[in-house]
Amino acid sequence: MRGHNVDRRIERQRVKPFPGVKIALFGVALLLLASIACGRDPGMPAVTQEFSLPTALPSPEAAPAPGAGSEAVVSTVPSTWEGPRTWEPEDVSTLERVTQELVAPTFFPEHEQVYDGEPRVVEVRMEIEEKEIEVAPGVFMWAFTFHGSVPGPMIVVHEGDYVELTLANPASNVLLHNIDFHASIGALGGGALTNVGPGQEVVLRFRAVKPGVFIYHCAPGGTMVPWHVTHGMNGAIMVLPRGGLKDPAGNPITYDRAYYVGEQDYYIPRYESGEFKRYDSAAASAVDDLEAMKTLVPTHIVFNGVTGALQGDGQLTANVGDNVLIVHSQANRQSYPHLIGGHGDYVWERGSFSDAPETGLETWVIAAGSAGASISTIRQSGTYVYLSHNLVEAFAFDAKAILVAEGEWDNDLMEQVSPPGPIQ
Ligand SMILES: [Cu+2]
Repeated sequence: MRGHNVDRRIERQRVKPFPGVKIALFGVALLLLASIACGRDPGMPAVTQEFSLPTALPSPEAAPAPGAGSEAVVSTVPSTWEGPRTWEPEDVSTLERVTQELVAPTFFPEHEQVYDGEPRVVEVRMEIEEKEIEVAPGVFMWAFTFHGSVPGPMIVVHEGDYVELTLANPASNVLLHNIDFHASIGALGGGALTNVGPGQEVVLRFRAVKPGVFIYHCAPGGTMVPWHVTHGMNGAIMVLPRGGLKDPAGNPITYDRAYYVGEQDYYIPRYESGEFKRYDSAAASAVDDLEAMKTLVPTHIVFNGVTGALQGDGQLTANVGDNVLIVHSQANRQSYPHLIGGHGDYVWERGSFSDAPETGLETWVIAAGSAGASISTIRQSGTYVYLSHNLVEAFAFDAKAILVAEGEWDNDLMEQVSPPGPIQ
């Protein structure tokens, strides 16, 4: 374990070791009990995800007596901000290397929710692909994609790890691209070191020193920046804190499923008739696009690349009792995530895991050029809508996803006392 802040935190725990241990066990035991109560095996991975839940859970007997937890909670909350964590430079050549296989959103790559070992070098290979997509029925656009998807794939590392990205721009593309990681420090987020023309690849290594969720995007300079971003060239990275996510009292929080929702605004040129234009190549729309972008009025606002991507076959699923993590990014505009029929039980609105999450939110805000994270505990079965609560953008455009939860209906939470009928 490195870093002055953490050392001080450890020092404090040494002075009063027992409450810290107790509360950690208490929190984990609560999660375990909640899982058992919902009939779910807490050791089982999520159905649609490859990541693993922590397996070394303590027995329920490890939980302290009722009432003991609240005292322990108070004692573990840091009373003062100690500044951002710093890291000693590592000899990267000696560190463990792991390869992360990227998967298309809404899914996350395989990862550990809790990791507190030595920093690792996480190798990621990303291929840029310029390809025509059908944004909405009959509406086509040349998307500039990281690894073939809009948004680009989610990357997951742990605080203090090194991300070693190979960014390849195959000769089949026609444009120059790069990548700016908001999670990184220096060289325009890496943008200045990653310019690759068709037929080139580059390797960038940066250290993920800020825990949180962050966007990455292409940024080749001038108006090329919004042009590439509004053609889909953005994605997100999650930098998990050492030891995993924590609630405001410092208790561990784990998730059963994780989804990545990337919201995208498009500005597709039209003919005077109103019909959308279609182009022969990735570069051909540039002049018209600039005019369309400068209106600041999107023609399309969608989740995960195209209209309806997270509905029907692409809808999100969960079971009653699940903790569902949703990372929501918007590289160019604001957004207002809301789960119709539920809440953001824990919300890192601004995306920083250095901050305690807000709790029990109805709606939160994703600033332009950022990502945020929420965990919703699914307490009721049925259909939810996860959307941007600018309702025009959600329904007149398509900034929405469907989440379907399987399980028992809870009449205590809600019941239709009498069905619709004639007024008595
Ligand atoms: Cu680009």
